[in-house]
Amino acid sequence: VFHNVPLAPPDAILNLNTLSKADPYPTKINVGVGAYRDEDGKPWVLPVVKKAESVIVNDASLDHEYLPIDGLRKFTDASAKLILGKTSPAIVENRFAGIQTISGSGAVRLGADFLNRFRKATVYVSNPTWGNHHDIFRDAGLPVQTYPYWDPDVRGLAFQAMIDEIQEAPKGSIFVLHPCAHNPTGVDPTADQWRQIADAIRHGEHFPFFDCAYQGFASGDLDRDAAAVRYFVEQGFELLVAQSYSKNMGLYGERTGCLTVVTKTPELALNVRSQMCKLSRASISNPPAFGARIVSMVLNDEQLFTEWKGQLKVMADRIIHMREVLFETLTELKTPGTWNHIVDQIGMFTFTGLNAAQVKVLRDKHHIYMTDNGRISMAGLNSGNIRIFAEAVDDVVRH
Ligand code: PLP
Ligand code: TYF
Repeated sequence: VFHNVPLAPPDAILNLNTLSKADPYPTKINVGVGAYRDEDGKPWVLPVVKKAESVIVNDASLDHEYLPIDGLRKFTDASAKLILGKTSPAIVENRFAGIQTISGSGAVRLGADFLNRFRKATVYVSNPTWGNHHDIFRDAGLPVQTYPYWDPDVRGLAFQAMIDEIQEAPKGSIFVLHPCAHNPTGVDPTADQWRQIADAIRHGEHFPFFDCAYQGFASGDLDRDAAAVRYFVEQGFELLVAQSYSKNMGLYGERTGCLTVVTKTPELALNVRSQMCKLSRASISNPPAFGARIVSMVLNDEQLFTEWKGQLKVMADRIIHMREVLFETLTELKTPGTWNHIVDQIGMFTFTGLNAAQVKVLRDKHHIYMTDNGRISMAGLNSGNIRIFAEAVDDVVRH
């Protein structure tokens, strides 16, 4: 039966964890996977999450029954409000629906399955993008193309080329957009550029699909990081938005996310919800409860919500501080090249501009693990290892 099944290559990002774990070198550094680490290089369970957890575990009224197919309604409603804003026209007019998903990945997949069934079109993802976008949309049955995003010459957004591609794409295409903290480049459009992107998308009658994995992580401000999505909604777009609580609540393994749809009318929102339920039923039956209970408690309790915002800012600020220190250290070492993009980029990642050959030397000689495209997770750096990292970069750039 299985003689014609070839071995698949390991996942490019997760494999870095495996390689790094197996490496006994004392000063190895893992800046591969996008997962937050504290100053000691350890995962951080947010204190507000711990607090919610202990309430949940001790709540005698809770059981392990199934959730509804579309998940915990308190969670999905709060998630929609978090991304769209409490006063969003879509919320006020009740023309939205939220479906609980297996984190952000599951939300993208459910959205892809839905579009494949009801609005099939070519999907445009940014070049480059989170690698899984290609796989998810392809596996859902949709043709995938890319739109220009990163301009290596200016180490920034290829804005005009992006707009040109949106204008040239066949009418009614699907555009996947990162609302903040673009993965892997760390480069986001400005507010004015978002306006022009929205105009071009409207003009092409394209459908916007936002993938929001880093709300609050980019700037430390939940509202600011949601501004692009909110602008599109204000402009009257119907859209999908995938939300993940992996990074901003540190719930990676709990697989907690939401797919929110904004429709023209409340009736359409009900219809879409019912079809999303059918799709979800056929893939996961119903979503996991624990993470959703935690998030729901944090989002719906004013005191806990305030605590969360403070802890979110701790993570965002530490990352921003690491950017400054890395930039200063490379400047002090007089490392050839320009490095200001390290402080200009935002979110979890820096797209360093190091090439695949340099990345390989960093891995083989310096025991530093990053993806082949030169992306580093800033959270992997801390005051204990940042100088070692900068000196290694200096070494590979000079040789
Ligand atoms: N989308 C993007 C752009 C991401 O960077 C990530 C995670 O790194 C995800 C989605 C999904 O992550 P998760 O499935 O853990 O929510
Ligand atoms: O570091 C990144 O870009 C993410 C991390 O199932 C990740 O890809 C890895 C595996 C996964 C979800 C996210």
